[in-house]
Formats: sequence, C-alpha cells, structure tokens
Amino acid sequence: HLDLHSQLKELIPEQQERLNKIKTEHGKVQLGNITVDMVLGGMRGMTGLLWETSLLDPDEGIRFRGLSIPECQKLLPGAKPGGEPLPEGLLWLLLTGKVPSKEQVDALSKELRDRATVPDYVYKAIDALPVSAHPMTQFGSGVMALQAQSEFQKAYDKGIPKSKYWEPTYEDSLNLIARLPIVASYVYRSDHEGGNVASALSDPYLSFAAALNGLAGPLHGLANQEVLLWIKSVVEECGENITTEQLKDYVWETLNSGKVVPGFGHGVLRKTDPRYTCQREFALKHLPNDPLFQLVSKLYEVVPPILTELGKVKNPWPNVDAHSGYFTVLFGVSRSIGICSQLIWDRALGLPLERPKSVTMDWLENCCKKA
Ligand code: CMX
Repeated sequence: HLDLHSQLKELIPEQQERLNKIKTEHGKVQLGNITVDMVLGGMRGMTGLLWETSLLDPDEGIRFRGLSIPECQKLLPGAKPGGEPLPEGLLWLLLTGKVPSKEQVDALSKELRDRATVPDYVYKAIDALPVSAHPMTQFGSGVMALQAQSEFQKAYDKGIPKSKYWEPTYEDSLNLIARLPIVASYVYRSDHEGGNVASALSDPYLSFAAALNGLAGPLHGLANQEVLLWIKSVVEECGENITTEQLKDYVWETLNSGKVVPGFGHGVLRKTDPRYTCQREFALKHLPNDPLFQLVSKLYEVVPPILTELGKVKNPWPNVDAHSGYFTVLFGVSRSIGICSQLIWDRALGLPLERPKSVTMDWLENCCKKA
C-alpha cells in the first residue's frame, strides 16, 4: 500500500499528460456562448474553470470524484463498521480519485495528528481581537496567523521551480487541515455568543483565508447561523409546538419584510440538497424526537410551496444550511479538505492565473447594437 504522498507522486505525471493532450488537441473547441444575461447574472451557467475534485449537478447535487454522497457513505471507511465515513477517507478520495482502505485512512489520521501543532502566537492573535468579533473573523485571523508557517512561501522565496510547486502546497495543505480543528475549537472557547485567489500562487493559508471570507457571507456559509437565529426567533415568538398555520404566517412575515428564508434555495442546485437529505436521515436515525429537528422537518413541508408561490425563486428546496445546526466555523473546517485537495492539483497541473474578463455597460451596449 502506498501512502498518500507516494500515490499522488505516481498519479500526477499521467494527469499532467492528460491535460496537455486536451490543450494541444482540443484547445479551440467551443463550449458554449456567453449571453448578456450570464454577464449580468453573476456568471451563472458559464463554464469557466477546471475543478477535478468535485462536480455539482443541478438535479443530483455534488459528486466527489464521481461518487454521490450516498455512494461515499457506502464505500468510504468509517470509524466503526457501517458508521459515517471518516473525513480522512474523503480527503484521500478527493486527492487520488481512489477509495482508500481502512489501513490507509488510519495511517493518514495518524499523520494528521502528528501535524496538528498550533504555535502560541496564533492564540494571541485571536485574543487580540475584541470579544465581539464574529467567530468567522476570529477563525480567519487564526488562519492568517498560521500562514507564517507556510512551506510554499518559503520554497517560493527560494525560487522553487514550477514543476515542484505541488510538494510544498501538499505540505501546507495537510498541515492546515490538521491544525484547523484546533484553531476552530479555540474560537469557540473564546466565542461569546476561493476559488481564484489561489491562482495567483497565494499559498494554501492565504487562499483558504480568502475562501473563508467568502463563506462568511449570509447568502453563503453564514446561512447556517442565519438559520439557527431564525429558528430561535420562531421558537421565541410561537413556542416549540408551533402549528403549521403559524409557521406559514411566520415564513410570509419574513418574506414580506424583504428578507430571504435562510437555508432554502441555491445558485445551482434545483432539487433538495443531498447534503440536507443525508443529515435528515442521520437525525431520523439518532434524534427523531428532538424538538428542533421536528421544527426543521416541518419547515421542509411548509417552505417549498410558499417559495414556489412567490414565483421568482428558481429552487424552493432546502440546502445543507437548513439542517446542519452548526455554526459557520465548523463548516469552514470541513471545507478545507475540498479546497486544499483541488489546490494541490492546481499546482500539480500548473494551472494558470485566473482572470475572468469583466466588461462595462458601455461595452455591453455596443456589443448588443452590433448583434
Ligand atoms: N427566500 C426568499 N427569496 C429567495 C430565496 C429564499 N430562500 N431564494 C431565492 N430567493 C429570491 C432571490 O432573492 C431572487 O429575488 P430577486 O430577484 O428579488 O433578487 C429570486 O428569488 C431569484 O433567485 P434565484 O435565482 O432562485 O437564487 P440565486 O441563485 O440568486 O441565489 C441563494 C441563491 C442561495 C443566494 C438564494 O436562494 C438565497 O438567498 N437563499 C437563502 C440563503 C441561503 O440559504 N444560502 C445558503 C446557500 C447554500 C450554499 O452556500 O451552499
């Protein structure tokens, strides 16, 4: 059995060759037309990026290296037989495209434990923030403090050749993944209450901190906090045994006051998020009588018809944030596995600086006149 680093070393040359072949043989093939709607619609539906580790299907949800969430649950080793998959196994799958054995996952868990050291100054950097700083601000600052340890930055300063970029990126990525849970738990101890950045050769710490800042937006990862606060306000106003009618009224009240119903809708997905389904099944198995779960369950019945009635919402179904019940910092910890494994492949394949073209309204009007 090869370890993770050796497996990657073996896989990288074949994938480099594959990419090169696509580039040289099919470089001029057109993938679609860009419409004015797409430019004005936040680049929705434009094919524009190579992302090997996962693919999001509007109907099926995310697939990791071709495997859906239920398939991952079936195939990846768990802490105990038949249990939920270990994150280390998912990391292995994302990086290599192969399902690891239990031994390989155990060895990777041990390696991550060995890498999990956080220097004191990181805690001091977090402590320097006011207690009112949002947990995501504390978390992002902790990650930036960790960046002082970057192997990639050191290697780059020394003039490492491009063909070797992936090696210190791998080191940084595994160190970062190993250290994040410690930083996150520190944030909660003191808690009183990317995509294209990496292409500029920002190391994994810098890139991940940028991704965290994106995740911290209320329409993105902060939505799970918004969901918890929203549910709390429902309970405060109507009590835990709220009726379906009362819940409907509350949803309408939220919408009529110009706010979104957090945890519902998605930029790409058009069905119930399979991450939601997977957490719902977990709750049905382990805490079916929990009052908060029952409320979340009731929302699953009440909200989609109302959002459909609104007429403009493209996806009335719940996303992962409607169910997770955790705060965004934990969401951030889990994201490191996907972001870092893609980053290592970005470096291994020598992907270019990303620079989406932006245009002005003048440019668009001129273009439309000619069309
Ligand atoms: N509640 C109320 N209105 C909603 C809505 C919701 N849950 N979801 C979409 N809409 C509205 C939009 O605000 C938009 O209204 P305007 O035209 O008046 O601006 C209209 O419906 C069309 O939007 P859309 O094309 O269906 O959705 P977008 O791709 O623009 O936005 C998202 C997607 C997730 C930002 C949006 O559904 C939303 O705000 N949801 C609530 C916040 C949330 O749960 N975010 C977490 C997403 C999960 C993730 O990041 O993985």
